[in-house]
Amino acid sequence: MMWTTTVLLLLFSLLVASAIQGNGGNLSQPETDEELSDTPAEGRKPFGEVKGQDTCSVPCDIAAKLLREEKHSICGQLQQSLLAFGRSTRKLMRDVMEEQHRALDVLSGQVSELMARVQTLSSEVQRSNAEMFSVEPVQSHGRDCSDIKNNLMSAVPKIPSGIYIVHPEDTDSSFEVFCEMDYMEGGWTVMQRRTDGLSDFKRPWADYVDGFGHLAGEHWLGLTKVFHIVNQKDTRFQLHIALVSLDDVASYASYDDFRLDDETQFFRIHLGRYAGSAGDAFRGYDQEQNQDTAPFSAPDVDNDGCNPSCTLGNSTVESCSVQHNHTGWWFNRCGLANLNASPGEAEQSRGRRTHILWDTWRRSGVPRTIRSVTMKIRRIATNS
Ligand SMILES: *[C@@H]1O[C@H](CO)[C@@H](O)[C@H](O)[C@H]1NC(C)=O
Ligand SMILES: *[C@@H]1O[C@H](CO)[C@@H](O)[C@H](O)[C@H]1NC(C)=O
Ligand SMILES: *[C@@H]1O[C@H](CO)[C@@H](O)[C@H](O)[C@H]1NC(C)=O
Ligand SMILES: [Ca+2]
Repeated sequence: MMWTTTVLLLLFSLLVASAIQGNGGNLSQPETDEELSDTPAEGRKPFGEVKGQDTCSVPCDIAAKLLREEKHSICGQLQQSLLAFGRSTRKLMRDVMEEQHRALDVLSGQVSELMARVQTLSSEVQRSNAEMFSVEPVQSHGRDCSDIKNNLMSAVPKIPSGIYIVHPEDTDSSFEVFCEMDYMEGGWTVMQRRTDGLSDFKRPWADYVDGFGHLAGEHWLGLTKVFHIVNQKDTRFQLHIALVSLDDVASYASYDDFRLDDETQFFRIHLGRYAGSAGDAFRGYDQEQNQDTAPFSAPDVDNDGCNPSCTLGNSTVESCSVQHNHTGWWFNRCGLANLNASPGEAEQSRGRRTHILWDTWRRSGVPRTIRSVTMKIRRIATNS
């Protein structure tokens, strides 16, 4: 591009120079007629001698007139060349702009192509994450993951974690669950996992009852399924909540007895003795915040104890579920625990509770930001 400009400039100066030489003119020459006689230029010699002499072959006013016309024609030529130069410069600019636009178009096309590829890649990564565990459910049945572990223990040296089919006792239903067979001696049925925020937990009551998400990734097993598992005859279940903070600290809360009432009781939660390092956020600091024995609430089913409303900090809350980004939980005047909210970044305002909440797990008096959580249940060895 630069050389085109240079060539044009060169052409232009040549043009100007030839115009000057061809007409014997001088650019810096003033235009006033009076001083014309001083010009030593060859073409003007005859007129140069006019001044002070009477031997003028042509009358002086005619000579001056001719000279003026000559000047005008030079000026006209110069103007023409300037105009031409201006035109070609404008054309050059247009060409440059067009070329830049084309280049930008190509670039933005490449950027969108890259973006599309990144999206494909990240969805592939998600899928392969899900496929990392045996996605094909293992066809060996059991009543729950503890039962499967007990059945396989003698036959298989190392039972893999993954998706298994369970058929709880005294029910017609069998369904898939994710079994953690490595964590703390294994036998855990995962009832909830929140890790990357990729699954939508903003769900109505019916979804919380039936379950949703991907068993190998984020999911909520479903209140009915959990009810079937923990209400089997002659069993008791332990609930274990494993938490990881944004700064990679792990902690847990465990309840030595866990069961749910049935749907007519809105799956009221019952918790036994607490043990752990994260604090008993389910019960909170005082009876007002106690979620033990609270019924389940969802955005469209309100059992949260705020009737018609609660005061939380400075805000008035009618629905804890709505306050907690439309997630379902065993809210009681909201309370200090909600593991179904979004993982990650700490919330900006304390008023809205949109992130995973386990308020009793603190650092320097401030609740930790929780990156991931898993809720799992396991049989407690009974004497029978
Ligand atoms: C133009 O004329 C002036 C005055 O006569 C002179 O000094 C100058 O060198 C001339 N320039 C050219 C390019 O001829
Ligand atoms: C609320 O939930 C939606 C859907 O899961 C999510 O996209 C959004 O980020 C959540 N809002 C906040 C503030 O966490
Ligand atoms: C809430 O009220 C407290 C005083 O009770 C005040 O310090 C705080 O700034 C208020 N917060 C908001 C968000 O209005
Ligand atoms: Ca309410």
